Amino acid sequence: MRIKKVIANSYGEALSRVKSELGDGALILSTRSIKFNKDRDADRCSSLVEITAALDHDSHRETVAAGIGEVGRKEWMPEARGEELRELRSMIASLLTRTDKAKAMGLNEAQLPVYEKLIGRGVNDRVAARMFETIHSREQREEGDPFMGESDIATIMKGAVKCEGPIQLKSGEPKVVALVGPTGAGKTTTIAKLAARFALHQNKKVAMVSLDTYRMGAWEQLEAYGKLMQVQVSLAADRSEFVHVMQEYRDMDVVLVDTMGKSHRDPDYCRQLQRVFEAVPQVETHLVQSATSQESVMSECFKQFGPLGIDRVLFTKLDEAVHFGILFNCSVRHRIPFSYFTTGQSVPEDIEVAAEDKVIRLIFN
Ligand SMILES: Nc1nc2c(ncn2[C@@H]2O[C@H](COP(=O)(O)OP(=O)(O)OP(=O)(O)O)[C@@H](O)[C@H]2O)c(=O)[nH]1
Ligand SMILES: [Mg+2]
Repeated sequence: MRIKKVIANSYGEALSRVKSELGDGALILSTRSIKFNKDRDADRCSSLVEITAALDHDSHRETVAAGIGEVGRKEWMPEARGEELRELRSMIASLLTRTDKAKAMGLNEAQLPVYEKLIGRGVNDRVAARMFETIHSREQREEGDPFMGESDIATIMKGAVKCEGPIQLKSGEPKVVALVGPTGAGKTTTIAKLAARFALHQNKKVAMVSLDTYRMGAWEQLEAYGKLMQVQVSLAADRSEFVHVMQEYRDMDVVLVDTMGKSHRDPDYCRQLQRVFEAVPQVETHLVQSATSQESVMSECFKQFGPLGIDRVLFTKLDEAVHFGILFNCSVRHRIPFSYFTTGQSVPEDIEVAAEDKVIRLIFN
């Protein structure tokens, strides 16, 4: 058996040298990176890669040394041995991929598992990569300790999430809060939960207004909640009716405005909403997003509802989501504070004020 150590600047380079010197039948015995930190001002990738590889000259039967598989040569192997070797080979491949990935990302050993966990939890890979780049540039500037584990990363992530709930009421005039968002996101249910919070828990004067003249049963849905909570409910079909209703509700502490369940992709829809909202001073707009929605849908919603001026993002259906990276992606990409999270269908219980800690816990746990 011939054993060869190759040291190069990257794994790719080291592997191709192994291949050219030992051929396709080479076994990869070990890989490691060699760091040299003598010059702190040098590029952060001041490391080399060492691959130890072996080539078996003598026999096609002797293939495994210390649990390491062979590359190539399948014809003669008994079935079981072949399976074992395939497993070992794929293990090596996955190790190499991980290490390659870590190096390509400029990650250290402690950071790679955290990076992978974040991707698995739905954090967008570009968002994660950008975050790690920021960490590295900070390390370089501050000459900090490059070892960063999960709790350090979680702390950094927490700093990027902003929550600004609950809704702050005004004195002397009603606070007008409108929920907008895609069809079925949970706008009407959330309006009812908010109304209950203010009316039943805080003893505030609350009214609900529906702008939804489009979907069958939309008005009845809100009216039923109103009856249950003894909260006034009105329907406004257009801008002038909205102005009229708001005039009626001038003594309220808070007016919650439910918008229609019509496709947010309809360009006229947002224009109509905009015209209605402009008719009264200061409507605080919360974009309602389901935590189960795809990121592309979320981006589309931000585009469509953006012209209204989105003041807060309200995430619904946390109870149905499998992972929560979308919350972090949303914070980083759109930089609009979260107001509330909803966690089930029960009115009024399943709502809570958004909190940074909660976002981080949901992502990591
Ligand atoms: N699991 C779960 N379901 C929810 C939550 N919030 C709302 N829902 C359910 O989602 C469905 C749609 O809720 P709606 O409040 O009618 O949604 P909407 O945005 O008003 O819908 P449109 O008016 O049609 O656009 C209903 O079945 C709700 O019970 C939540 O936090 N968790
Ligand atoms: Mg609705």
